[in-house]
Amino acid sequence: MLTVGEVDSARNGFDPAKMLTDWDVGTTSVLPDGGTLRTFEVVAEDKDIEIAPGVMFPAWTYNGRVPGPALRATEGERLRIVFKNYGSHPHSMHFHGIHAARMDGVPGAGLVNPGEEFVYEFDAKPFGCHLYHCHALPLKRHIHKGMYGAFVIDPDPARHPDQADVARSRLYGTPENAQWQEFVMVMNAFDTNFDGENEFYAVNTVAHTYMNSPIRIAKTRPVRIYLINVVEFDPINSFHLHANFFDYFDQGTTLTPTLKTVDLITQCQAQRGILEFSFAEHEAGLYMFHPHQSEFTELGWVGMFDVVEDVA
Ligand SMILES: [Cu+2]
Repeated sequence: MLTVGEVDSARNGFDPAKMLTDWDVGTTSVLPDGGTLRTFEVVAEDKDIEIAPGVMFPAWTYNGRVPGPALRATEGERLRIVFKNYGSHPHSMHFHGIHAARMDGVPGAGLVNPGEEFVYEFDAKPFGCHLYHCHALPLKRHIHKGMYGAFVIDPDPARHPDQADVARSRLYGTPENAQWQEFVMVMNAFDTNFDGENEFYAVNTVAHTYMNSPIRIAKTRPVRIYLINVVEFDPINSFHLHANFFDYFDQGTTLTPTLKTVDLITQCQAQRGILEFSFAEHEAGLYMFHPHQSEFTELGWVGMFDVVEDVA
């Protein structure tokens, strides 16, 4: 049922096990008005990546990885994204967020030719679990080549006095946030023979990676997943958790769940959301997660949580 062998993460330059938690928070400085300016640097480059043992894919990447860096900021900050295109085609960064038309990353507004650069600038809003992707044409091709990534805006507790505790638990770097085991999962797929259908499916690019290396979680601490679907060619993807139920925050833009106590959610392309669950009442063991499109599961998109009594 599984791929045999191992993908060379060192050659790829990215490791799905580490991608679950390696947020890119950029660098910060103080603006004249006292606000925070958060700056990210992103480059586009062509790169052959290994998506399953021995299977190479000629990707177009952000910062040499697929998915691109998981950008994370706080509501209300000024964001500046310095984007340089070292690739062979025109590319852009189109952010799902609120911004001016000239910052939209579509042709005529931040589309960058090879060898050139553009600086996107806008305020971080609304808080939630979002994404960015290339918006060059043909769009389907640019996205499925690997040009997408997570874009998470944490709520500012001061702006949500009625739910400040919940907001603080979402705010990266706080002690309340550190109680959670947070993972970013980008559901993606690859059309390796360019026939308009996918041959491999995954979370974070490498087929079966979290079956071969289950995600260890401590049963005593809650789990929060930032889940994003960027699969091309198939209209619907899903996430099903075995032996447990979760709360779901569609697009992450609310502090109360939009779905309570479900064990499956569906996402069309670019849909995303936050899952929260706990294994505190469970036995330790291996708990599976996968989409309920069986074909996707068999072609690589399935993983395991290794629930343990405690994580050293
Ligand atoms: Cu592109």
